[in-house]
Amino acid sequence: MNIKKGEIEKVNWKNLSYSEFVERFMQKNQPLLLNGFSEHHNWRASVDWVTPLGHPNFQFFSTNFGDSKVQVADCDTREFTDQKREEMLVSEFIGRCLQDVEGSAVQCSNSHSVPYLKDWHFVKEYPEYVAYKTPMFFCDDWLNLYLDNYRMHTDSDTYQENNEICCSDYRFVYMGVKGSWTPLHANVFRSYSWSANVCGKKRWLFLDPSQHHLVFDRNMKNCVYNIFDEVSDSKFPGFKKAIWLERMQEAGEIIFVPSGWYHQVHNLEDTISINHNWFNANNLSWVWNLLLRDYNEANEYIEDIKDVCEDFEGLCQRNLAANTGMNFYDFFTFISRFTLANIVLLCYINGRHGNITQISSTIAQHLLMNLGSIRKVASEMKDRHALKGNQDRAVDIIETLEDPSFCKLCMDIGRTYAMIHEESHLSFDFERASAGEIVDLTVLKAYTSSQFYTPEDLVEFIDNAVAEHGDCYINSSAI
Ligand SMILES: O=C(O)CCC(=O)C(=O)O
Repeated sequence: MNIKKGEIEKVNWKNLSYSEFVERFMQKNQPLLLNGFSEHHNWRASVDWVTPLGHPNFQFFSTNFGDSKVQVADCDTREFTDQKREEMLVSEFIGRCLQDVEGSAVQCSNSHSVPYLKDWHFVKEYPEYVAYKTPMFFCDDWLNLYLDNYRMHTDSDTYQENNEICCSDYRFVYMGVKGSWTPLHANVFRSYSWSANVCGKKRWLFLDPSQHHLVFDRNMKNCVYNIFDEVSDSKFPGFKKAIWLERMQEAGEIIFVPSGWYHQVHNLEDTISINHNWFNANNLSWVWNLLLRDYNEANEYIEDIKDVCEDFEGLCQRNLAANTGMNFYDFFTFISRFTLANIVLLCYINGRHGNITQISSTIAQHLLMNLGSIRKVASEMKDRHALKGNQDRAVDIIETLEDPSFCKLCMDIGRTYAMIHEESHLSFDFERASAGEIVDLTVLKAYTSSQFYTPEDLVEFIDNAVAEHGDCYINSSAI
């Protein structure tokens, strides 16, 4: 196997500005290891969750969060493309990790499986217990900002009870004993992810997206599961040519995983990590491209029932939502609400500053960049005739603007951008302003059509709104 060490950049967070992170890593889609972080950020997790010797404080979890239901992977058992998972209480999981109930942190030597607690929605479950603060580099997170205020699925059929927690956000805690691991995969929605080691040590192996075909079979259907297995040459003819980039991650260090990079991860010690998935203007097109690819596959898979199926398109979209996590309608609703939120904030900033042509607000530039990215994706959707004939699930503009969830989304985005761009006077506004002050319906109603039915409507709306509210920034903006 061809493994290259040290090619993933390692940067001390103090030597990296937000705009450098955007340019060098998010926009160029390059992985990164950030270090020096933990010494300056006093996370409660780094204190409560770790013993003085730097091991996971299993006893603390048992005592304080023992009744939580979590997903535990058995790292020795494969189930389709992932490990077999079982739902259990945190206390049961801890019991499997420890030899004695006294919590002496001695690992179970006669255990037959290697348990790995994954995808624990810790923040959602314990909002009052502020375990950590998302580092500023990773705060432009449309996915979690959205899910804090809305559900992902527009179709109530897709929205089942047991989806309640699992689709509620993409902020996770992982806890695994030495030897636990995660098979080769690319991130959900082709999102970015960041992963901070609270304690322990991980070994990461990355594959550049330009090489991803090398880990698939001839039909590009099945992916290698474990890169350290004996991989069949005849099944995966390109595998031996793959070049793996390796990075070790110590406690207190953070890994940034870009979109579409396949990666496999091994816990070299008992490890606790915090992992978020997210996307924004810089990788939105990755999300759309994945949806389109998965839609085409779903379509092909059931093609033979097309003539006998009353609502073939509906069935494809339901399959897409179930398998990929969102469908075209969910995505369209998502980008429509984000479009409106960006325009609302642009209007607010313009109104607040009076003479807008005098100001080159970095936040306004950021909002325009977002709108540019959404416009690009909506144009691609339009070219693909996505949502053709959509009459039932239009996004009603006025209804959206009047919805308290929407107002909260605007405030959350506004506060986030004020923090990222260090515009503290605006942070203050977004803490205190009333809904009516932020979502100025009189400005917005003046030129709104009533509904977005298709991506074409969205493109037209963005063009009009930018001409009206963003023109003064255009020359220096990225739109
Ligand atoms: O830490 C792990 O086991 C997997 C994490 C991962 O795949 C990610 O954060 O993208």
